[in-house]
Amino acid sequence: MADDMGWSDIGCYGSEIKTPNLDALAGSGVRFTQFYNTGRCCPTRATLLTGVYAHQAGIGHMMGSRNLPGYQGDLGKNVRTIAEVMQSAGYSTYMAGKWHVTPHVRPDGPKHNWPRQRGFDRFYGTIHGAGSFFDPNSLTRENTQVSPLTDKEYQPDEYYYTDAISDHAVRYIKEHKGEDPFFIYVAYTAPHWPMHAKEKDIAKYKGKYDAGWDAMRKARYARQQKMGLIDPKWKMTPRDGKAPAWEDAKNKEWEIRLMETYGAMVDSLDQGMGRVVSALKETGQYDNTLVLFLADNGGCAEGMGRRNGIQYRDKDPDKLKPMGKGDLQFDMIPRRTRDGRVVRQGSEVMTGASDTYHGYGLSWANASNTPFREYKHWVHEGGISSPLIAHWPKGIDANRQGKLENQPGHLIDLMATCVDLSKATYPAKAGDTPIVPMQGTSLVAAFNGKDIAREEPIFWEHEGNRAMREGKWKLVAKGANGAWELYDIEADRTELNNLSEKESARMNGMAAQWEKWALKALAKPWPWGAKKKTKFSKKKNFTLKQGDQLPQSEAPMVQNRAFTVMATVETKGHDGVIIAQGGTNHGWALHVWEGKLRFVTRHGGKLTSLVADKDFPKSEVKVFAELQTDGTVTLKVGDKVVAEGKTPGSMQDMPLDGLEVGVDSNGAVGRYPADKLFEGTVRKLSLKILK
Ligand SMILES: [Ca+2]
Repeated sequence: MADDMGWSDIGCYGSEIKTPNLDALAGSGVRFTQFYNTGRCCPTRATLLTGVYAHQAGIGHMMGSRNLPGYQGDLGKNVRTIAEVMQSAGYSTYMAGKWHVTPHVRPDGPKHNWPRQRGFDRFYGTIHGAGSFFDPNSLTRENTQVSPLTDKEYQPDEYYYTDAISDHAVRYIKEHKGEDPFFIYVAYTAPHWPMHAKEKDIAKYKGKYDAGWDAMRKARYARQQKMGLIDPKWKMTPRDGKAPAWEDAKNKEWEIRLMETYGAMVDSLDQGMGRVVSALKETGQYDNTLVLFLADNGGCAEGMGRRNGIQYRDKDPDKLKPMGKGDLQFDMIPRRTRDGRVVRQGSEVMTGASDTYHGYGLSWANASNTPFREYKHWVHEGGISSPLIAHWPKGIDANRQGKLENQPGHLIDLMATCVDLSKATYPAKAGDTPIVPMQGTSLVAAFNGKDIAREEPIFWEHEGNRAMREGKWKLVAKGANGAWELYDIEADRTELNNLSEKESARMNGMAAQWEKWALKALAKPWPWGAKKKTKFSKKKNFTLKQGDQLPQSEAPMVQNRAFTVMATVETKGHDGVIIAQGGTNHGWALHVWEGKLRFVTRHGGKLTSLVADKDFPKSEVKVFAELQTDGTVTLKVGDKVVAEGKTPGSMQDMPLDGLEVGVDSNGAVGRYPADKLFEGTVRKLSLKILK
């Protein structure tokens, strides 16, 4: 699986990017022309892994918990992964690459939803969703997090994550012993941002994009028609209104370099697939292995690192200490490279190397998704259409090889396909917990051109974007409040002729079906649209006194921020809360308990507490607390550090509960009684947001 790759980005789907290995698989396999993902990373991975809609697996959105059944942000106990199911049928199970179905990415956190605990015999990859290709975030071997510089099991000449994933896939295939069959999940992070590639791969694309995105769209559209991938009567969507015509584009050289790097990233992925296929050939398993290739969502229009000028993550980058060789990387955007160069973003930084961090932007993404409209996040065809190459010499008839298959398919079908082929039993229960039934249909019949037995429409929901596909009809809407649109996909796959008025009865019927599904599949109740978007305070400095209460909208915006608290406190021998923000899910509190100063945090419900090593003085003293973005907490009484330690990080979400001084009345962050007023005094409390 590729990450954030548009429908037209590989050769056999119309690209100019060189993908000879994928094209060869397509040439002796079958290409699905209407295969769909969910439109976004986490839900796609949750669906692929479990065979149920992402909401049913608890991952309707990303990794934050929204306190709603379909939006837990962590893989549920009531679903089984494809690896767990394949294991039960005697398969060895391996995984290389990106996981991204649990918020717990750190070595000291819970690991029950890491690959090794969810059915994989071997794992090398990243738990988190994105990071540098030269120094990946949350890099993990089996259950242990590693630094690419000191990982004894893997020391290539030049570390590059795409290669590392390919190398481990090859290693697992070659080291697989015995007669048992195996299942391997290879989840590349290419070509997701940042645009990071090896210079020798970028060089292959030098000059290839000088004509710009309009020419690229036109050429891809022509190739797609020629290869029969699209019906010539489907009109090309107009260029996205947010993308300038290429002739009006600013900073052309910079834009070209972004796309050259993107091309190199896909190229490198293809080279890796070539090595994986060679490993299958070398071990005599090529003919009887089903290989599936797909993408997790459409091309990505996010503007990562694209602001004007040069940006650093720190105001004073020269003072940053370089990371140690063995230190674990948890920054999605590293501050420095391992050899000490400061990482830079912005429109004045040419992309590609490890000290840069950019997305390729909306205009190129528009071309990646040729001929469709919209992007990753949306459920119009540009967001959810994926290549699907199915290659299996022994299982796909010779006369089908190189052919196109037009029946729609969806990620939910991959579990059903694997269960069909492996003869595994999909479990009804795990212990006493009922397991959500598979939602998909085996695609095996479609490999040989026969009808698959789909009984239900296919549904989508992501961030309030909604869709449903039944036969040739597609119902689709943008956002929780967007109006339904209706398209005849047979006549108009590019969604240009909205039939919602002409076919209003059909539209209403489908919309009612979608609502029913949304409730059944836990897409609803949803966190979108109902509430107005809360605006948070932009204030950086707060001067507060005992008894102050700030609602969430006026409280310090602590999400992803470092901050300090300074206060003059006299306990008069009493325990109590000095200051608290948040509750049992997200929050932090500075308090005195059992006579000791403490700092506690909640990260998605996980409680971390830091306790002073000395009793709190009886007399009036100054206290100081600091939470840094990497989770380091420092507590001082007077001038003395009384505690220093780690929490999982800065606040992942803005705490729902507001801020209070001298009490924590609404859902306590720590294990102290809520609503107990502090009987000591808190004077002169100041809170500063640092960065
Ligand atoms: Ca993605």
